[in-house]
Amino acid sequence: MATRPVTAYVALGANLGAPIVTVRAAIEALRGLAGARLLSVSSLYRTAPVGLRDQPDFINAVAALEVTGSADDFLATLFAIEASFGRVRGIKNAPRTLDLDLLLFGAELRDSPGLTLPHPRLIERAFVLAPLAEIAPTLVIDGHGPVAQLLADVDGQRIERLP
Ligand code: PH2
Ligand code: MG
Ligand code: MG
Repeated sequence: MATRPVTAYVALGANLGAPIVTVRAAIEALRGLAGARLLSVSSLYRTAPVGLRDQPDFINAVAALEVTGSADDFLATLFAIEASFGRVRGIKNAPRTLDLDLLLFGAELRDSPGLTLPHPRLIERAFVLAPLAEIAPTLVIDGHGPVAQLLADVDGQRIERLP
């Protein structure tokens, strides 16, 4: 059965190897996906690590895609891209060659073991909110409000937009 396309938002993050090159290449991988159409991409940001602090700065960005199919299938596609960039899953919040997090999948709300939508930590992370606000400032996060407002409410996280 054909499903209606939805807009999905994906957070990209990398802090091992050559993270700027990796994030740019990952954006191209998203652009090349069958069954999805890349709608917009934020600038790249250099960001201080959140959580485990003693690791290199991250490069972060956010992309919006029009996706046909299920959130689970799209998540599996994102995991396959991570793996193709040499991602090895270690401890939580450890340094990574490439992290692709599904932030939102249309208006879908869910809390299942492998996937929570909207992404549960999105509202507290400047490294997600700043790039997201660049491409979708008026987007409302269910129960929390518009992205630009949420960004204004977080502070104390070092982030720098790259030229
Ligand atoms: N990702 C994490 C944990 N901490 N910090 C920054 N600045 N950027 C990230 O992408 C990031 C993080 C877990 O995925
Ligand atoms: Mg992550
Ligand atoms: Mg992840």
